[in-house]
Amino acid sequence: MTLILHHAWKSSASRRVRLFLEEKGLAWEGREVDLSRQQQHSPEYLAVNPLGVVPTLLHDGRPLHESGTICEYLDAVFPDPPLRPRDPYDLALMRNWVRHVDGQIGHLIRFNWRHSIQKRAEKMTDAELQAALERIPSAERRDVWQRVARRPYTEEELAESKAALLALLDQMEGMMAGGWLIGGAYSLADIAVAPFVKRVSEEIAPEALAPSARPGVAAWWAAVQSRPAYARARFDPFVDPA
Ligand SMILES: N[C@@H](CCC(=O)N[C@@H](CS)C(=O)NCC(=O)O)C(=O)O
Repeated sequence: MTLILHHAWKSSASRRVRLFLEEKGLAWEGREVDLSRQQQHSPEYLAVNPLGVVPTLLHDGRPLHESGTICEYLDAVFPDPPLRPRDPYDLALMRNWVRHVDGQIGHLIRFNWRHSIQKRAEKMTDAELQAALERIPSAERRDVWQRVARRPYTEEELAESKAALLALLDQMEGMMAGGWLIGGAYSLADIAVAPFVKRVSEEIAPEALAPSARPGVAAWWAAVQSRPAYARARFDPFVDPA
């Protein structure tokens, strides 16, 4: 049995799958994809992931994309320890939560790409940029590449994204009755949002994670970080020290 993960160390969707794999105690091989060099848009990579994004899991050679789907698949194939609620209602809530978190990725991208893809994209000539855009399968990501290359996100747009991410934390605060987000047990619901919280905690709004600001989320975040799998999943600092 082989599990190969095409991923990027700083990608939130990749971090989600790494954390899930480590919680499961599964052995996996990594294949790093350099996003700023557009390796995710190479013909070889598009053959395993038509969306041209990371991560992609290959289980015994069979490719699967979408981090939430990958995690659910892994939980079905490797059920121990279970990382999805057994109760059908809680399972449905978990799926809606993961979908909701996925919908916030654009807000994270506005902060994240400034440190990575933007640095390379803004140096491209118009012809190079045009060629880069032609390789991107999704219209939405073409727009983002175009934006960071030529018209970086404004302070107003960053403030809007920060507000959306803080609203996510507020929602989490309201879900913390059982210590974890859904059904009183650690699950994909917690794992799915952990990479987002990591970015908020280190750059976007560290004060938002203070116990005085959101006691439930602060305790949750400490509990997530203290799990041995968290260190193994390597959520290293996003921004390299100057
Ligand atoms: N919904 C997808 C999102 C994947 C995604 O957006 N990946 C980002 C990194 S977190 C990526 O590959 N960005 C590079 C690009 O769009 O060019 C998932 O959860 O797998």
